[in-house]
Amino acid sequence: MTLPPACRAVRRCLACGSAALQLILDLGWQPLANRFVHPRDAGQNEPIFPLGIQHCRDCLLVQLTHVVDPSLLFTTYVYVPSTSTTWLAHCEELADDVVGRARLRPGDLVVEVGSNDGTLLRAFQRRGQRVLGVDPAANIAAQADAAGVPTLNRFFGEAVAREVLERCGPARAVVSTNVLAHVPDPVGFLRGVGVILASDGLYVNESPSLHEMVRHNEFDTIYHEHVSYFSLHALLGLFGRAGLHLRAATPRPVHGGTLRVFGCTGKEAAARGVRAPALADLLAAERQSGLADGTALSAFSARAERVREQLTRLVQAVRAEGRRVAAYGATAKGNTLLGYCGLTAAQVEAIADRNPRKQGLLAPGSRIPIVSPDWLRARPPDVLLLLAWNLADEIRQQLAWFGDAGGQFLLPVPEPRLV
Ligand code: DWN
Repeated sequence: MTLPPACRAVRRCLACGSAALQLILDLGWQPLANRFVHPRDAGQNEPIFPLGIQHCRDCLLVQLTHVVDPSLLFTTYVYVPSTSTTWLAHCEELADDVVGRARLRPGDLVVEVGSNDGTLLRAFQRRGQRVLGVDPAANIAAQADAAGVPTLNRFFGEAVAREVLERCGPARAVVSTNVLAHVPDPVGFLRGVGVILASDGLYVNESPSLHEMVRHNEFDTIYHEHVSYFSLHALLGLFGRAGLHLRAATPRPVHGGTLRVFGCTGKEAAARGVRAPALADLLAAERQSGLADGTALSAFSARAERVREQLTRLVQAVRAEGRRVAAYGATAKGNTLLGYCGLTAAQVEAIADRNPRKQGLLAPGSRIPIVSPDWLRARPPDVLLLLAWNLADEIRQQLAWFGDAGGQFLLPVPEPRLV
């Protein structure tokens, strides 16, 4: 198949430029995970792109084998984090952590890159800080702006960073959650952070943790939006290349395992608020698990195939008994899972999701209809595949009635199981 024009093969490491790239996992050609299909376009083929990850043997960055033009992925967006109370609580904790470590005072500027609907910045506003968001999605940025979170609708990079500096002055804190992993030029992104960060400022970044992804078989978190999969080893090198010092790191439980790291420019003794936990412990854990020498990655690939076999077998068995299957959470990762396992509307009747932007559309690839959670009450299935397994506690609590009525939840990872 020929590559679509908006896609390019990654032949040199996106962080260090090395050509020593080794394939880890090939998930085939897949549509874009957040490109939900309008029913009026159901008869048309959607664009598909190669999806796989590879490992740089020099700087250890795990990255996609092919990257898609970000303007295709992010200029209009359907995902908002504010549907989840788990995420709202996480934002409060994150804001407290940043205010404490950076010793933020009322009126200090906090810039968030990839600010989506402004959920996190509102937590800083409640603590008295001035805020500015930067986000490429025109629809979501306009919504945040209208709701009182000033938002610059741009892709972030060094040039935009200079614009921000001119407009607002240096930031005492720059925050990015689930964004650095999304950019094809992570060094340029981090250099931009360095441009706007005050000399005593703190940079806080959260990205999905490669360590946890590998430990828990979370291969479904691989999709075209996620360009990089970070270990602490790779992040240390990346920060250094961009002139930032990575001073501390702490694992957080959200999104199936997140790594929060703290950096500064070193223009002053900016590490003031950046103390332990020690990086050494996390680095040792990565080495021990085989991430640094790459051995953990080949085992990961074999386990992804096993999950595929087990899940498809389980769904087939449930259907063969005449029982009905639906899913919950029209997640981006869910679309990788469905695509890789070849599950379609023939096995999974519908996907329930709270986000009204997704309801009424069809999931990319599988073309399973997205419905409101009310659908579940009206037509309760026997088995509910949890595509938002990262929010399982919150969702199972909300859907206690479903379990009480004899319904079973199907968790796909780390190993498919009915609960
Ligand atoms: O990096 C990314 C992460 C952070 O978020 C993005 N590239 C895209 C997105 O990935 P995802 O779609 O896999 O994220 P979530 O947070 O697992 O999505 C949860 C989905 O479940 C949302 O569509 C909302 C929905 N939901 C629901 O319908 N009822 C969530 C909750 C908590 C609920 O009660």
